[in-house]
Amino acid sequence: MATGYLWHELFGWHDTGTNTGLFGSNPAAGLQPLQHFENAETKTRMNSLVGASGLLEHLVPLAPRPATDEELQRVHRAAHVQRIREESALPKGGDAGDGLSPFGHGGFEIAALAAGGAIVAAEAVMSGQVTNAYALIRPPGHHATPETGMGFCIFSNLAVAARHLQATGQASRIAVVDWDVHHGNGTQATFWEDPEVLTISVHQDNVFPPDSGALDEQGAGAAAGTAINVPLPAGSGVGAYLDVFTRVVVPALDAFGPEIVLVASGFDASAADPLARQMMTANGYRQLTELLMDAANRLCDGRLMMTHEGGYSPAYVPFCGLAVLEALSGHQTGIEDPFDPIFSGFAGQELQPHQAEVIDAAAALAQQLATD
Ligand code: 3YP
Ligand code: ZN
Repeated sequence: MATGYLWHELFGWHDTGTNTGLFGSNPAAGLQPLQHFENAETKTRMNSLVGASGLLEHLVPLAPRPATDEELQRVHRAAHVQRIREESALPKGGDAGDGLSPFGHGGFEIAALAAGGAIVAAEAVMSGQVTNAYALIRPPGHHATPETGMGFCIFSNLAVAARHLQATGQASRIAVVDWDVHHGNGTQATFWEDPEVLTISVHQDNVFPPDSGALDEQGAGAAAGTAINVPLPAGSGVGAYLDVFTRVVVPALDAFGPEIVLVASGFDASAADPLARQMMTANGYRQLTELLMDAANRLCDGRLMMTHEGGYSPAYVPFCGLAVLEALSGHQTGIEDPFDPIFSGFAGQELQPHQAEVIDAAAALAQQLATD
């Protein structure tokens, strides 16, 4: 058993500028220059901890290559790819589509490298070079729709990888599990009418995009029932997440029978995240990873590939990432999460009745998938 790990220095060079968190700095509006929420720190620091902890020596390094236009256009309209390329050539770069998602000069090449990184990691798993893999890529991808980028995402990295596996005959039935705290709307949109791709998004109810990711979004046509959304109430913790994975995600995977499980791995459901209000811990993410590995072992020889998405606590994301990579590789570094005693002690970490209600409804959707 081997675990692939993909990173490139250029992912730290994707330039989101001196925004005031979300918005362009603007003295007249009171917006003092700061950093964009989606800056390099969380990811470069995760990569640093992977190295400093010694875990890197137990992983198989994978090198990204840029996705080609043909590969990007299996998901995206040519006009979107072309617009990003043109804005990227401007001296100050451009925006992925919603005014919240800036990129600097040369951002196209880094975004294409992120999508290509997802392809490389997925191929390494399908070929058997590694059993599972983690692609630490940036910019993120799960909000990017076929038509546009949004929510800090330029290209839909995971979706591009999934379409690549299908187009090259490496896999046809693919399951996507998205544990980023925001709705995986772009991935869902890409596969909305594809019965061969199951998308499951576990997110905080109605955070981003607005009015997206409700329980009743379930896919269309022949793919009806193959999109599952679990919109958890604000304040959900490890107990709620374990219940979702035990009663919704794993049963849906069992019912669907994928050839590979792809995970959109954002760490913004953590107890330290500034952009959401959930209470996940590094050890919680470790347990979710173990549940997914058990399912993948049962269903598809352990084939599991994760792409990095959001997560905005530079202090905590590295520990979340290390826990997931320890689980994937089966190697313990001996570094314990120093935040765990604090975050695990937050009141309400156990499953709460109002959370269970939502999970009950989602569990019924997983059941439905089993009987269809
Ligand atoms: C986009 C604008 C406000 C919230 C933000 C979410 C980005 C993200 O982490 N998506 O997964
Ligand atoms: Zn997110």
